[in-house]
Amino acid sequence: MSHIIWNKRYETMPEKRKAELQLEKLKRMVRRIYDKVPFYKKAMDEAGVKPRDIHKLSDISKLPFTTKDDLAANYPFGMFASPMKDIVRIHSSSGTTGKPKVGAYTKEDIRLWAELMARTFTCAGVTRKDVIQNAYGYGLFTGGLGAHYGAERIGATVIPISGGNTKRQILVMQDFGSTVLCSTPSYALHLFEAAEEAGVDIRQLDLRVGVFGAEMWSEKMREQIESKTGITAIDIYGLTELIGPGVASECLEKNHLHVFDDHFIPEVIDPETLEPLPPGEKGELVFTNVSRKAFPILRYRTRDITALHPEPCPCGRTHVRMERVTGRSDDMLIVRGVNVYPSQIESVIMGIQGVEPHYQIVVDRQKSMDTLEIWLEVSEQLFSDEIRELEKLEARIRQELESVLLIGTRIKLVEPKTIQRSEGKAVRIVDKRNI
Ligand code: DLL
Repeated sequence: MSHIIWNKRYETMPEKRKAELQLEKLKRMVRRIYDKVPFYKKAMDEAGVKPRDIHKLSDISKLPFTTKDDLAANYPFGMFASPMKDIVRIHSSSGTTGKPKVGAYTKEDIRLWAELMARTFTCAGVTRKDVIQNAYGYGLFTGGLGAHYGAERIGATVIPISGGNTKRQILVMQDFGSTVLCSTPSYALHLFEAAEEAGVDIRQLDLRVGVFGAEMWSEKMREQIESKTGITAIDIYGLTELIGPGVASECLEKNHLHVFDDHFIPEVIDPETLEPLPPGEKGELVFTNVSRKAFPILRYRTRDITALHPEPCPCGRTHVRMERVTGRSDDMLIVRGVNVYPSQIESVIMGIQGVEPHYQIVVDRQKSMDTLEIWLEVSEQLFSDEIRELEKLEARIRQELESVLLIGTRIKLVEPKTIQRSEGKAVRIVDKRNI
């Protein structure tokens, strides 16, 4: 497989040289935020650490964490490290709970972001010859404009269609000959399904790559998308608090995501003890952004669960790789005292034939007893089969889920299109317990 690399100098940097660069940038960043952001000065003083205490990369563990609560307490502009006159853009993400997260960019930050998204597209095998249909939402969400600037940076043709209006998406895909689709994986599924219904065969179109991210999806879901459409589906990762998309991306090897670690230093910690975990072990992902001027962030606890792999990738990039995010530590449901990750549920149900990739997990409490119900769409054909067949399928899913989750579930098989589709991030969990 041939791999094109956008920025060979930084993406294939030998380990030792990269560590030197990271240390140099970390020292500079810590000094700067200590001087410029009162929150960090206070947090570092309380932790008894000064900028001059950072001598080696592992000294990062002396520095305090930044949490989502810290961002909320300093909402909206309290953590900015540049004056407003130098800030040219603000984005924000609604999140599922609490205050929105706000991120600021200087001109230099916007240039950096475009570079990172250029790396991302190149990782996915996208070049200037491509026509990119950008169905990430434009607006405060970072997906739309982040992908837009990256697409322009590599010189591709970008169609800034934004999310939604599925009929028009299909029309544009046909008429403009889009070769790349950028969207959440759940919206891509919805779009492909709508195309099928309209009698449009994606395989007959020019579409060849999907650059999908912004929400959790599974390997099984990738297989479904790829086998249905014949495209290559690539996982990309990022968050507003760091820059937006452009933090990490799979390459065509599709074997974990390259973290652009010359800008974002990753760590994985045990979310209980807060101790760093060795490579390969799963825990909470923590990032230090050593490059962004307007909104640098120190040891940010993302809540995303993953593991890091430092071994080199056959593509030639030397970035450390992270496993696809399999859940969030705050997404974890505790049902009757048992920890349940939505990703476990997704892996089981996506492996069952006839089950469509649309589902919702409903948790409720009846007579002080937690209930876990999984709504699943099944194919039209299955749904019109005999009740007995459906019951058999239900029982099989229940058994398979129980063997993985170790608790019982209720399965509700529903007709195609019963579960509401989203144009951005899918709503997979409905927790009605009010606790
Ligand atoms: O979702 C940025 C983005 C836009 C990434 C477009 C990729 C593509 P936020 O809205 O701030 O930013 O949400 C960030 O989304 O902490 C993860 O929990 C989740 N997330 C993002 N990418 C992935 C992914 C954008 N590939 C939060 N897999 C993050 C799983 C993801 N979760």
